[in-house]
Amino acid sequence: MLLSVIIPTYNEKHNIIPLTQRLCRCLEGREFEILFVDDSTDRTPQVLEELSRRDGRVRYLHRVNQRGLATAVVEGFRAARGEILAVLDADLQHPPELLPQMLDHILRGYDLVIASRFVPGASDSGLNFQRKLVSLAARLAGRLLLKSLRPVRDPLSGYFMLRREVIEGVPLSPLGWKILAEILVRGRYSRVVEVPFTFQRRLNDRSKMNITEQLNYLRHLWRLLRSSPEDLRFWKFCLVGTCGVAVNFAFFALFTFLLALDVLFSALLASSLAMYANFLLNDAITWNQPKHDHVLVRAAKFYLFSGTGMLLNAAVLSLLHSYWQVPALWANGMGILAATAWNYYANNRWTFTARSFR
Ligand SMILES: Nc1nc2c(ncn2[C@@H]2O[C@H](COP(=O)(O)OP(=O)(O)OP(=O)(O)O)[C@@H](O)[C@H]2O)c(=O)[nH]1
Ligand SMILES: [Mg+2]
Repeated sequence: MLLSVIIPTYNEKHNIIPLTQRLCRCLEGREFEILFVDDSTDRTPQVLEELSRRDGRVRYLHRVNQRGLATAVVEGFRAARGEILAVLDADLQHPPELLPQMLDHILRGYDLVIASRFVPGASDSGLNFQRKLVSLAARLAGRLLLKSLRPVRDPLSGYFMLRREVIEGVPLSPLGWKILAEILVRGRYSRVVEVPFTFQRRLNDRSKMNITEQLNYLRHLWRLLRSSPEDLRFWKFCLVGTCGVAVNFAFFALFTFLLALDVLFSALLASSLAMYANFLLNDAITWNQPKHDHVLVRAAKFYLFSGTGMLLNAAVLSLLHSYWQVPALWANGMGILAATAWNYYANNRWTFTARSFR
């Protein structure tokens, strides 16, 4: 099976020759092509032209007045001839010597193989402290927002290999750099494996990572979130929950300060009203679909699950606080997390179930 190695390049004239030499050496005896997708404004295209003339396994596309690492990779996917596709950076931070091992994983049946900086045996020592911090924040944000990124330790790696079927016919519209995140959310795959590697220091030419790309990543996450109904639903649920807290406070203030009602009674009444507001909002916005149950049944189930959620919150809080001496605020935070997870799971599964049409 032909392997296409796709390499996005932007002003990497000093890296292309050493990279190609290392690639050819380590892929000796395998069927492969190397495809550079280049947006350079320096002499890189001339280097690529000469190289591709000398070696028939090397091809390149040069895009004029275009930028974007991820879109370059997508063009590479389109132009590649192989059934197996690999992507890596040009600057030798991704050691090409890992490719044969990745290829073996694909041949053994994996759909997607990720060269990972964060599995045992790996390291990201080629990044300085500030870049490590930015990378950590980016990874956390991605994994928090998007379910598909969670099972993977390095969902933002720029070094990976896949079978063509994973992206064949899938509309990819990445923004910025993180093409792997796009594939993890939209691609068709079932078996994924991460292999460890040491992210090397950049040797030649200058880094192209900058604040614009970091902001593009946030825009990309937002785009992925919008196109991922399941993730979006969970975050709408959290937003509605936060509004519920505000509604609760407002009613509590009204009952205690203006109407001078008993504090406990006010709290119970405010909670019930906030729960009702949450029910209406979730029913109309979060699960905006024809439902299986009658509205009264849905409301009853919602109250039941929210009530058990409150008990769960209290149980987690007291367990953590009394038995493990976790400070009360932290323990309460964890209780809230547990209750939110339960409420979402239970209501998603049993309260707002979609009507099935026969
Ligand atoms: N085609 C194309 N390639 C790009 C573009 N921006 C960056 N690249 C390439 O994408 C790869 C990653 O870019 P780097 O500058 O190495 O980014 P980085 O590895 O996160 O940053 P450093 O650790 O500082 O190297 C390199 O091969 C770049 O040449 C672009 O706009 N178009
Ligand atoms: Mg780099």
